[in-house]
Amino acid sequence: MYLSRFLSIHALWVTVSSVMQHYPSVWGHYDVCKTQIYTEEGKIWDYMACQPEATDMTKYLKVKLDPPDITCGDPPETFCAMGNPYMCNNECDASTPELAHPPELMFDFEGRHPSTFWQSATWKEYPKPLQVNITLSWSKTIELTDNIVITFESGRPDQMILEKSLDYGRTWQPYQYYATDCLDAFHMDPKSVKDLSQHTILEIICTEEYSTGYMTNSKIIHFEIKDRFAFFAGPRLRNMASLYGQLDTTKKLKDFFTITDLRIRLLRPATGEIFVDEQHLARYFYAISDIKVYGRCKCNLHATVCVFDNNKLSCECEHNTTGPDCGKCKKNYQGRPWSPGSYLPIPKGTANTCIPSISSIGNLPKFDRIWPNISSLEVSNPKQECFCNPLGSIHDRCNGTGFCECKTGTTGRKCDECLPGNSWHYGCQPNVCDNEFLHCQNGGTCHNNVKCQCPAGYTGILCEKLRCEEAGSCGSDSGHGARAQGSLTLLVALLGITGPRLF
Ligand SMILES: [Ca+2]
Repeated sequence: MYLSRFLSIHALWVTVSSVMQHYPSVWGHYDVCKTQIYTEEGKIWDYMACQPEATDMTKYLKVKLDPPDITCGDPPETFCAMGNPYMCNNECDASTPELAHPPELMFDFEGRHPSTFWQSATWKEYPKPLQVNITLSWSKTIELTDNIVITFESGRPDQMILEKSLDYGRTWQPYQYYATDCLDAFHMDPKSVKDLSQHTILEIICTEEYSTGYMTNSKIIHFEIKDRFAFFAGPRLRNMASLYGQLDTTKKLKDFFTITDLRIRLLRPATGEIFVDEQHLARYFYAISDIKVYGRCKCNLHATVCVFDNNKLSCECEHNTTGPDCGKCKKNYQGRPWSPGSYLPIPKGTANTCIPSISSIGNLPKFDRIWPNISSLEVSNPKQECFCNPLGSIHDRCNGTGFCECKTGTTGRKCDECLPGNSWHYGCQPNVCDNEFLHCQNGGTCHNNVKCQCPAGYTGILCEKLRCEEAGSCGSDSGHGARAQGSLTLLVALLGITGPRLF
């Protein structure tokens, strides 16, 4: 009864919106989104689920470097041409515009010659590792729609990790490892995206495809979004309906392509050979000419417009939703729990519009006109027993709108299911490890999402630490010191501790 009433109301919405389709200036507030497209048959309306257009997201990011003073040129220094240690007459000088290489040159218009690029200081403190973190922040959840492409001006790094955050930089997960030797650098077997399948698409891999041969002309590193899409949409992404269907029903898959921040961790510059030439350390540095990130604001299929105002992206929410990602129902529109829109059925999708709260219907006479039968809706009694799961819900009774209120990390009508990244152990607890985002490192294996079983010699929450580091018996090899610093950073990130950054 309850459900069928909603269905009939929804049907009414569709009727209203089909009338409104003749008035494009107001259609956005109804639950069908469309744009005019040109085809062989002329100008036609193209219907789709409501989402902003994909665009070049590098226009909206903030970039941060760690260490902050790692950019070359202050003080001015000379560096060598990558392939030729005897050509060391290149100069970087931060105070001379033609010789400066600031971070913004990674995001300027590319296509001119010579290219413009950011460059780090040289590896003059060898053997202390030359490590740089480049953090790109959007302060907004975005969904990637195309490959992330990083173009290096000099050689591609010997070791690099691309990381992502879904919580504005509080915690980080690896997206992909890059190395000339994956086994040596990260204790991972080298893999290519092409080795993955629909079932292993969320696996985090280490690839050697983009690191070897710094003498070659190729300067580009990809994070392959499109190859991953192709596992569902087929070659050339012809069957996007299949992909959208999967994204709709598999939250983990959708989350995989969702980010708030990216972090490029440059761990070891290109050396081109096994040994570092200590006589010519000005040969070794990082230089990036371009970074491409294409995506769209995540608006949960409740907005077609995302605005950049006051240096901030935000969705212009429709369907009576609100919040930066249209992630909740507006006040007085909590007549049923918020739900994201759906891509299904293809192509129009389903809006899942928030409907007026039962208590506010009397205050909204205009809805009487649109929904003449609303007053006869069956009202659920907020005091009624909802059988909310006592471990997963905040109260054992329904809230004012007749639904269970779930604890963090918990979802479901009765708060008895876990959101991705959480597992049920007397309620939903955040995963310590899993096989998607929180990978045990150095060959460790994840047990029940609560513990990494580390191989001998390794310790730490994700087996990220050498056991000898804890005992302080690693010797004087500075590489280990750096690794310890790296793992401390990871630990800090995992625990969500804010404070001075380590590097
Ligand atoms: Ca550039």
